[in-house]
Amino acid sequence: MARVELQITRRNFLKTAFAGGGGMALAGREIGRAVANGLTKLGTPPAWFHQGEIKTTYNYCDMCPWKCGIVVQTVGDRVRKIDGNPLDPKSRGMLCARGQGGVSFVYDPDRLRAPMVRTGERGAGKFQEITWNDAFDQIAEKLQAVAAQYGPESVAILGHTTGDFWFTDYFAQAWGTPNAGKPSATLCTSPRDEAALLTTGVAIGGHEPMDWDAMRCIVLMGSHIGEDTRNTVMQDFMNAWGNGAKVIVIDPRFSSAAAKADYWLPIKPGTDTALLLAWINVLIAENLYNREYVEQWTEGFEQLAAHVQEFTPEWAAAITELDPELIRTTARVIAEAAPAAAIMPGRHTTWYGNDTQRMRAAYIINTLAGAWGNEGGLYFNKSPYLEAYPHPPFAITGSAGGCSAEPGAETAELPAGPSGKIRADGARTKFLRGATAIQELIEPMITGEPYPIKALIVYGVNLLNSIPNPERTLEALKKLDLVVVIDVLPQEHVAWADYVLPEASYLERYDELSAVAYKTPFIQVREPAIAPMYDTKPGWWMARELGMRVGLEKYFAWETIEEYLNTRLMSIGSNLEKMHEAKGVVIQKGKPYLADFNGASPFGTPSGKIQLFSDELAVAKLGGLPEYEPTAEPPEGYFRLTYGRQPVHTFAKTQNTPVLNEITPENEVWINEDVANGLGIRHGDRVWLENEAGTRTGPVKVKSTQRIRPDLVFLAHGFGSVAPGLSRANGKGASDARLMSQYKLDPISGGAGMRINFVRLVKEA
Ligand code: MGD
Ligand code: MGD
Ligand code: SF4
Repeated sequence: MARVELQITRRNFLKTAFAGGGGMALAGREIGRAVANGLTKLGTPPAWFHQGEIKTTYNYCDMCPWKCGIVVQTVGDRVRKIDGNPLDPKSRGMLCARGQGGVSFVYDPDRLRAPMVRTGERGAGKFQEITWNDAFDQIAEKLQAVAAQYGPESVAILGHTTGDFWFTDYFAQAWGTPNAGKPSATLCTSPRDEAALLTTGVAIGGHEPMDWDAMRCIVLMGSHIGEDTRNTVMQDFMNAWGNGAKVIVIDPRFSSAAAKADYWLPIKPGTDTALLLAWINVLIAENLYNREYVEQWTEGFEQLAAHVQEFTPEWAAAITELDPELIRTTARVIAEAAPAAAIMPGRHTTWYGNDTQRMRAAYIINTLAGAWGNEGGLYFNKSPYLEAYPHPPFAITGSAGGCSAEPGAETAELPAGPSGKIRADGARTKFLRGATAIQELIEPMITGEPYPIKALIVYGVNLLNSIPNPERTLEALKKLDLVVVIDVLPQEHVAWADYVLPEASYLERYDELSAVAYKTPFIQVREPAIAPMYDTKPGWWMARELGMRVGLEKYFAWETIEEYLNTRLMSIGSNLEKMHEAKGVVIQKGKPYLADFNGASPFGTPSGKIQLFSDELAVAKLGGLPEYEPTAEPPEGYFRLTYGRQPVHTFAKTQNTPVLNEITPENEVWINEDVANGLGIRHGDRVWLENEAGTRTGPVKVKSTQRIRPDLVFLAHGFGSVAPGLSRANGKGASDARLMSQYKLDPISGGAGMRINFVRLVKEA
């Protein structure tokens, strides 16, 4: 068995030359092997592989959680090309740069290749290869020992990307732990989702239900389409803009979306709720709301009207630093286009810790415009009909939620509060639905309170790059009895595993069906284009092997994945063969508009009406109507840290992908030009970023620009990894995650507001 020195701790990264050398030696060996295997330096098969018969398979892209349908061409055992599937409602024959980078991702020479067991101290990155059988026998024994002493809930499972279903949903429910979840819920979408459930009773779903084709006014509140390069959203936005829809962008930074805007509102960060309250004030005071719609479909209008009376544009101007006339004008622009006007529900909405109320204010404006269920406003998503694989009742039920879960696809609705003991502590518990507050799982790992968490399985989560306060996560990792990491790349957290299980990539495996809630609901299939490379295995196989060893055989009755998938597909009169003939996608009929409900209410609130005033929140003393709450100001010499997407990278996952790394190898820190000049910092200089706690990251290039307000800096997320196994991404740029020593929990959704950290720029060698 080969010994592998995969990674080292961040602390000794710079001083331990031997370990860095080990990482480089590994990379060198891999590049040599890649060249021998016939790959170009960008990790893509060269042209001479493109000869021979082409095999076509259908799949959905896994380069980000969006899942565009793809058509994959293979020649022999080599993937030749990936295209967008013209029949797929998400891709419509097109892909973003990251989707095109899929071939290079799969042939990245740095991939994990064989299961490994830790041989050194945890975190030292010293591993030895192990057989799959031995790995599962040992993991199963350790899981059972932990459960025998502390209960099944002491095992936490974190997951993201498509295949996490097998662990965070299927295995977790069969095993019986409520402590399973996706970062994409409480580090991303939970405020917008919770606000929708409380206000309209209708889930937003994975696909924000903007009725783009007929839209006449689009409001983007921090949604930076263009840097957020979700393929479908970019296509839809550009089409709507091309058709003449008015665009209003609220962003303290002149984002790529702002460049397309009719009105750019460079708002003071953290003050959006004040702007939204003022818009409500104008719509009501100037009688610009849809009275008929409000009378028919809402409750609480009188309370709302009284509440916003004092929130005039002048009041909001003092808070937001926007011109009061601009606030008035933009409210009128929305009203003029209504009901074909909407504030986009957004996606990453965990900002300042009061985020559900901000989203409620936005949804109230969408309601006053009459947008829900009207053409050009917001349509109703529908989940496709598809039955679950029949299994005995689970030990615990509830989807793990998150932006890659399609609500309603597996479980008819999000469960009413996970039953985890962690959340048995007051009002917050009451409102947490379907999503585990991931960052909250870290504390019981350290303190054992309210009860211990002793084992952790991590599937496709970039643990040290996606959860705020990574120092605390490291403390937790040191305390656990068992850490299992399932990944494809030697990311930073992999060094902290006891067992590393390398997964076959999305082009090498079958996977769970993707059931997409959409205007026209649809189902996508994932077919393997090539066999798993190296000694890698698919996630479904791993979950089953583990399940069979820990007494969960009854849940894993299927022998093969084909049998599992065919059983599910039978419920729609299909099977894998027919799915292939149908070119990988089946589209069903939706019910997008109010007119499709024949007068019945589509709104899932107890009264069937949109709750302008929320009784549920009022009873819990969490505010029946949205209020503006100020957020702390940056201390002298510091700037608010904001972050977002970079067009050719996904989170911290693709920075090592050869072709994408070649395009954008590192990030830049945006700072206002006048401020930079005052600090003696020039465009292109390299600086360190240091937060209030003294944690540093960098050095990172400065982008000195007038396109950002003076009180914040902006950093594209996902760079600055300390992972020597990632030969291209290691140490490039700065990490926003490392600077997030604090977060603020939203009391309603449990989402972790991460824009409350402050940094200064340090110009040192
Ligand atoms: P990624 O960096 O994409 O982010 O959080 P994550 O999903 O944790 O990590 C994906 C992980 O899956 C990587 O380790 C990758 O190597 C691995 N992987 C890739 N393909 C496969 C596969 O086929 N199988 C397996 N098993 N693993 C695979 C995203 C989350 O982060 C989200 S949704 C948001 S919106 C938040 N954004 C955000 C931010 O902007 N800044 C900071 N600081 N934190 C954030 N946290 C949240
Ligand atoms: P956010 O991080 O909310 O991202 O995409 P979005 O939901 O659009 O927004 C970032 C923007 O908010 C920035 O332009 C920033 O300047 C602005 N901002 C900062 N503070 C404030 C404020 O106080 N008020 C206002 N109004 N604006 C503010 C995230 C989305 O991107 C997600 S969640 C996923 S899962 C996908 N990830 C992803 C990716 O990793 N890479 C690429 N290329 N595209 C992606 N698309 C998706
Ligand atoms: Fe793939 Fe791009 Fe679609 Fe994401 S948006 S699934 S990366 S093509």
